[in-house]
Amino acid sequence: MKTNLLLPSPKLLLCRALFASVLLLLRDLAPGQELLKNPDFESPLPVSDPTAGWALVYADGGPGDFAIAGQTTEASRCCGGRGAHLRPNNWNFAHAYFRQVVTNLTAGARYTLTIQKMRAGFQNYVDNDSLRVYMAALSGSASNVVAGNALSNGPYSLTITCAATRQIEVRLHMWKRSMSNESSEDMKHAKCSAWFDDISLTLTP
Ligand SMILES: [Ca+2]
Repeated sequence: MKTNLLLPSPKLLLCRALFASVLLLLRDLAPGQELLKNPDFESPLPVSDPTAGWALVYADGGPGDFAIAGQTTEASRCCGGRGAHLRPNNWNFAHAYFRQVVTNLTAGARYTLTIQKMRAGFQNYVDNDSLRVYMAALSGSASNVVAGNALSNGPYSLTITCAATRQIEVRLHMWKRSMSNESSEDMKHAKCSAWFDDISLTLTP
């Protein structure tokens, strides 16, 4: 029987295709794979589509109530670069957050969210609850939250189980609450920054 040794058989081609598919599947399920877009905040933000990067939501107040709502060098964790930064421009209530929605996850699987820098501007306001800086993960009806302070960058972590929606939403909040006795010499609101940098969402090993 004559055999052409130079051409792979259809069976061999099928095996190769299957092997490549398995490799791709393993890559998608790999515990270490980063699932967030722009996790180091070095690409421009905010963006309009929360599945494409970090979008911005004003929960209390609007653009006119914020001196900073975007990317700054001040928010960077270290060594140059950028981070995400929220800071109000007045003494009144102000609440905004960055959000990103990660899709096509595995329902029922557990995911770990870790941020290397989540820092508030002034510890006294964290202590008296005038300033809340926190990170949340939401999936279906489940949520988990961890709060930061002005004493340490972190890191901070939380875990969440992915719902049947196969989506996890990540939110990074600055919520300035009641504040009194401000003066031009002591603009308390200016100390109410929230800084975020180097975040990661991965499948929990
Ligand atoms: Ca950065």
